[in-house]
Amino acid sequence: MPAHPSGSPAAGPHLTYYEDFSPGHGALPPRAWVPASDAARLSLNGLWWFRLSPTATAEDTAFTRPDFDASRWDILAVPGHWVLGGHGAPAYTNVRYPFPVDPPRVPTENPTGDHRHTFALPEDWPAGGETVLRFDGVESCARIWLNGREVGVFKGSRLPAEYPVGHLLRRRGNVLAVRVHQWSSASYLEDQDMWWLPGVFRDVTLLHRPAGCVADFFVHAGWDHSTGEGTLRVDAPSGGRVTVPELGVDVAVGETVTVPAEPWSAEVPRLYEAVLTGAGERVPFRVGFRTVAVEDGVLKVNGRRILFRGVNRHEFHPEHGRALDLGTMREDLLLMKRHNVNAVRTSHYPPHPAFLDLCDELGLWVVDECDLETHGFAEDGWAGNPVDDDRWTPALLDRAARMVERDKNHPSVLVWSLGNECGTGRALTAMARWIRERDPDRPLHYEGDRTCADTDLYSRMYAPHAEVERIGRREEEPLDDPALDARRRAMPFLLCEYAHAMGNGPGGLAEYQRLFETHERLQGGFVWEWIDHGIARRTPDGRRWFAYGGDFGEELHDGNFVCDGLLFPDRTPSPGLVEYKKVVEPVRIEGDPVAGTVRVTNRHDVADLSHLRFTWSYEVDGVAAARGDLDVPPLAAGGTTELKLPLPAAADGAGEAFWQVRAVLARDTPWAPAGHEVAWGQWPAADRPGSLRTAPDPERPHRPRHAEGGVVLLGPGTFDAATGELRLLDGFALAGPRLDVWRAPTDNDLGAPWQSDPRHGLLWREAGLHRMRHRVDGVVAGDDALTVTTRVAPAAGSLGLRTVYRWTADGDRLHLAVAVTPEGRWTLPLPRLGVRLGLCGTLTRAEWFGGGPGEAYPDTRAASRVGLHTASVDALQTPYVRPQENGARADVRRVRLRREDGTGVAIEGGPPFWFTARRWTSEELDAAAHTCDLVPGDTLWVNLDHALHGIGSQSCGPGVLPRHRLEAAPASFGFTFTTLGESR
Ligand code: IPT
Repeated sequence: MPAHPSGSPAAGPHLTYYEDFSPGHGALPPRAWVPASDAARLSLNGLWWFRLSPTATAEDTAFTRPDFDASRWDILAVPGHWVLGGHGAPAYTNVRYPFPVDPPRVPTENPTGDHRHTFALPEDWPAGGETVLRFDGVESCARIWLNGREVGVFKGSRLPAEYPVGHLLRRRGNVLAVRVHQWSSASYLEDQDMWWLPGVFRDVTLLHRPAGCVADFFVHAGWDHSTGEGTLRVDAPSGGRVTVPELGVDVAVGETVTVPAEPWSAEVPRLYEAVLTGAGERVPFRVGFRTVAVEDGVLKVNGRRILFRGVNRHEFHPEHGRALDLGTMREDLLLMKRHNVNAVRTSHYPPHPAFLDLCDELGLWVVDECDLETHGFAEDGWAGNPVDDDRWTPALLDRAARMVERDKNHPSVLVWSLGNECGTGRALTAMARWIRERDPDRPLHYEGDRTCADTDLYSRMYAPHAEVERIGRREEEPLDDPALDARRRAMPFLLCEYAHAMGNGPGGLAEYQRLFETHERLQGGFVWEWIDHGIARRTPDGRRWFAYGGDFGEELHDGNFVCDGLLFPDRTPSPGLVEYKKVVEPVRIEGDPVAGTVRVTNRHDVADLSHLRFTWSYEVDGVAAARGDLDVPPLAAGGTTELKLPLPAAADGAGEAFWQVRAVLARDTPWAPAGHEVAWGQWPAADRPGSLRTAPDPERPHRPRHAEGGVVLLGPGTFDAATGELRLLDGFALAGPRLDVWRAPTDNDLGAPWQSDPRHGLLWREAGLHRMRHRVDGVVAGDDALTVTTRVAPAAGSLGLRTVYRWTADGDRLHLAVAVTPEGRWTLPLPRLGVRLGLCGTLTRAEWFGGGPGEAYPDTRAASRVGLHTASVDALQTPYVRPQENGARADVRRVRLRREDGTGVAIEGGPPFWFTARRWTSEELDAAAHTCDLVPGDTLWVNLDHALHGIGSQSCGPGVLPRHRLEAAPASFGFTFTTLGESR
């Protein structure tokens, strides 16, 4: 085994311990994480005494003395971040360091938290042996004293450190003192895109190490797919025996044994209970047999190609920052499993060690990433990058070793990642070399070096679809060096980040997935990112909202770029996660309406279909008219079958009909109960098509007539004779409907500053689409219609939309046909094309037949199912942390908006339309910075859109694909309005 590389580099004479290049001193060599053994342990988590100083008062260490009186200090929960515990404030920057770049020096203004904790040993704490004090994570530099004696210093915030303290301990009255500096030389290595959150944010534990304890151990458990056998060898310097009772294994440490065994995979996470018995300690552990290898240019586990349906996960909790409890970690994994996510990249640092135990248990492929990012050096062309400066190399090697040693025994950890966004340099090569020697059995990942010189996988972030497709064909742009090029071209490819989930979106997921499923080399990717890092706050009147960069008065910040996850900060799934679940579903269900068949394809990497139960239903106007079970054979992974569907009795009635086939869990699993839906397919019945028509002219048209008060009456409608606007619908006051093309720009509309493609959210505003004026050119009450001719255009330009509204009526029904003709040179797509109307705010309930239940846009609509849906108007809103366009429902045939008493307005589309309703205007939505800024008014604003522009992911990735652009082009569409009397 290679020696632990950290050593103790000499600190420069003028550098203090928190500014020197070293990773610290005094710590024991890193070792494997052990969740539990029969050795005693004592958690020191709890309420500690705390004092915050504005500077690193390095000389004043009186507080470390046992007799120091800290009773006037504050109290702080450990684990925790003091900035979330009432002391100072969090700060968010993406790339830029929030202090002058002058490595390894840090500012004099260096918030420093002194912590004190007094504890007694339990009565039964064993005598003899050693006792170790363990910290699982402290940001960013900790200096530690026990009973007045200094035990050491460490950096490496998301990595453990252990100190031998047996000689300092007493039975009771032990005083642990920890000084934590927010800024240290290590801050230069920890420039991840996240909040700066200092503190003792992971567990602090005292561990008894009996004589003859298991100092460290390394489980090597491979699986041979040609024989079905597992091979196990456990290395441990302290010796001992290894037993796996279920497999009848009982071997010495260091001995290799091969036995028939079931493999471990993310889909079938088969673990075997094992015990390592040393002379003085029994360590239970779990074995998952699996072999990961790059073969023939493909990443394989147990001989099979796998496809990452992944997410990038930062540790985040809206109240506790990166101090996550076990329940939250488990919740993250349950949510992932329930949404068909099968992989996690631990961006951009090793997670709490217990998280990986849960990944082993529940089944996730893990890319474990080192706590390393020096992105801020990119601002100056990477000048001075620590990664390419030998003085920092020991600290970087120390980080690699602490990750690998801690996490090496997890079957879930498939890949080591050297870090994120830290340029290139010799230290990366040194880290790679050290890791390969220590653990040759896992491939290496690092995205930041295009040559892939130190890695085994070709990885990119945010590459557009077209480029990914070229890579899929192994036809990417060559590297200058032919040898490196050949090497890289033979590598598997993954998108370590893609589909930037900031605000509304990401769009374009389905198109990526199609590429992954077409080209063997493309092994999927990891959506950026799992959760919005919004910090929970309350308005004075108690309403909760989530803060982002700038909300704490930071002089430098990156706004809401920190809120770019598939979960809202409170872990409610956003529409993006629902979409991802559908797009990556491991079973593809496609119908052939003409043949009356369904094709089922098993897209699992490993599992057959025996864990699923299939059902079919035949739905007429959104109601299941017939349903039953579907007998799907337990297809092996990769298999396809075509099955005949029954002929339902209801097939020859009236109404629009759809087939739906669903795959649900047949039995309870550790992550979801039986009946949980995994995949589905829906398609229109061949003989029962929908009404894809434009609103017809009525058969017996009413004639519009002028009446007193400057109005025109037509059927149930009362119009303003001057403007032609509908004012009343059978007693319901209305504003509009008028043409509307504006939407409150989404984060993806606005794009990122570094994007070279047009950023439509900005261009729309420049063109004035948010301040369109409506000129009325004519209001003509003809024989059978009221025709209103207008031109809709912004000031200062020649662009316009000639818009003709043609109103007709029969009986209780009022029809509107809209014809739009663009005028001028439109080079911009339109945000939306439809009408907006204002209705009475007492209409609070929506029922619609169309796509749902959730939000959908042209390139985020895979999860939208046609059915009968209901929701309150409030529930139609998607609470993006920074308010923006949201809440559209796709393919809506008809919608009813009702008051509490059941009265209301019904709108039918010809053809189906996009429906949006909110209690504020798009302009108010646009102006709001936080959800609490949105205050409902008296009007219900309804958008009925013929078309919408796609979403894309330009907030950090490619924009809207051409096929989802809404070009300005002639269009016609229509709606029918009626009123609803009291129901029931
Ligand atoms: C990329 C980072 O790796 C990630 O940490 C995060 O910042 C993400 O972008 C955007 O949210 S780097 C980006 C400049 C491509």
